[in-house]
Amino acid sequence: MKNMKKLEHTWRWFGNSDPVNLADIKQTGATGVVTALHHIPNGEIWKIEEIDNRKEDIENVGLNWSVVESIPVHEDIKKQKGNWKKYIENYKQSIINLGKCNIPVVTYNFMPVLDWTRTDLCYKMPDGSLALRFEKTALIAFDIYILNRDNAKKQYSKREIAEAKLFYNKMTDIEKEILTKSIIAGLPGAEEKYTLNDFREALQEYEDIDERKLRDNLMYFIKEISPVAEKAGVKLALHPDDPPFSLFGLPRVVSTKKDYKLLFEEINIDANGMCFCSGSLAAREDNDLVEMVSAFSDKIHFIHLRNLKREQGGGFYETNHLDGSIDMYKLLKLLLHEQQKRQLSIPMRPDHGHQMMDDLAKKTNPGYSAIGRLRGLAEMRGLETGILENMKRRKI
Ligand code: DNO
Repeated sequence: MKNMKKLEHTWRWFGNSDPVNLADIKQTGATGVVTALHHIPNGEIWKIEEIDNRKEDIENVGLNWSVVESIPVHEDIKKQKGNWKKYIENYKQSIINLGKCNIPVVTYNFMPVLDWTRTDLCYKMPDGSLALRFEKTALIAFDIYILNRDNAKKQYSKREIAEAKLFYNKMTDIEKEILTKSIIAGLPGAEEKYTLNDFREALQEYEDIDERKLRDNLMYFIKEISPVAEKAGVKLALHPDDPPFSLFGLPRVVSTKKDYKLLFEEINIDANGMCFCSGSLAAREDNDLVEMVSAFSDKIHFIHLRNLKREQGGGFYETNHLDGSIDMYKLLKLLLHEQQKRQLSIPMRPDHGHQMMDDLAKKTNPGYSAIGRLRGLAEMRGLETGILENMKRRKI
C-alpha cells in the first residue's frame, strides 16, 4: 500500500448569509468548502467573475473550494418543457466556467418540485438536542388534509389514512402552519420555495410525467452534460433522492442501486458519478449501503456522512453520526479501502448535525448549525484515523 489517503474533510457553507462563517469553518478541521452561488437564479449561467470572487473569499482564509453543491437543475429541464434546452446550454456553460476556475466537483439532484424534505425540524432528542425528522403520518396528514391534493387518498393504505386523520385532528393551527412551512418553504440549499397554491400548481405540471419519462429526461440531461464536464475536468456527483421514495405522487428516479446502475451503464463516462449520501440512501431499508459502495466505488465523487434511525411506517429521524441504523464503522472502512485503490482523497462532509448547546439559542439553518456538525466531523475524523492507523499496521 502506498501512502494512506485520508478523505478530504469539507464543510458546507451557504455564503455570506450563513451564520457559520469562513473563519469558523477554518477552526473545524475541514480544509475544503462546499458551496454554491445561491444568489444566481436557477437556470442562469455562473459567470467566471462570480466564481472567482467566491473562490477568492474562500482562499483568503486558507481553505479550498472543493465542491459545488449544487448547481440547481431548473424544473423545466426535469419536465422538458418551456426553455429547457436553453437551460441545459446554460448548465453546460456553468460547468465549463467552473472547470476554468479549477473547481473539481459539481453536485446536483433530479428531484421533481421539492429538494430534500422533512416534516419536523425541531425533533427533541433524549439528550436535549434537536434533530430533523421525516414522519410519514405527518406527511400524509399534510397531503390529504392541508394540501387537499386530488386523489391523494389513493396512494395510502386505510390504516395510514386513519392515522393521518387522528394526527391532523390533534393539531393546532400553529402546528399546521409549522408543518406546512417545514415541507414546502424550502430547506437550506433548496432553491425553490412554495406557497400552498404554488405548490399545487407545481405538482400539476408533473401530471403527465411518470417514472419512465422522468428517467428519460434525466438520462437526456446527463448525456448532454457529462461529455462537457469530462472535457472541463469537472466530476458530476448526482445526489440521491432524499427521502428515496415518491412524495405527493411525484416520480423519483435516483433512489436505489438499480437507479444508479442504469445510469452508469447507459452513460459510461468517468465524470458521470454520484454523491454517496449515506443518510439519504439509508432511509430505505432495502438499500444496502455496503453493497452500493462496492458496486459504484469508482463512481463516488463526493461523500455525505450522516446517520439516521428508521422508524416503523417508513419514516426516520436523524441521529448522531455514530448512532443509528447505519453501521458507520463498516461503511467508512469500506470507503477508505476503495479510496486507497484509487489513491485519491474523496471530498467528504459531515451531513447535518443536531442543534445543540449554544446553537439552541441561535438562529441556525436547519441541519446546518455549527456545533452538531462539528461533533459529526470530529467523530468521523476520529473514526477515520483509527481505521487508517489499523490498516497501516496490518499493511492492508
Ligand atoms: C441536504 C442536502 C441536499 C443536497 C441536494 C444536492 O442537506 O444534502 O439539499 O444538497 O439535494 O443537489
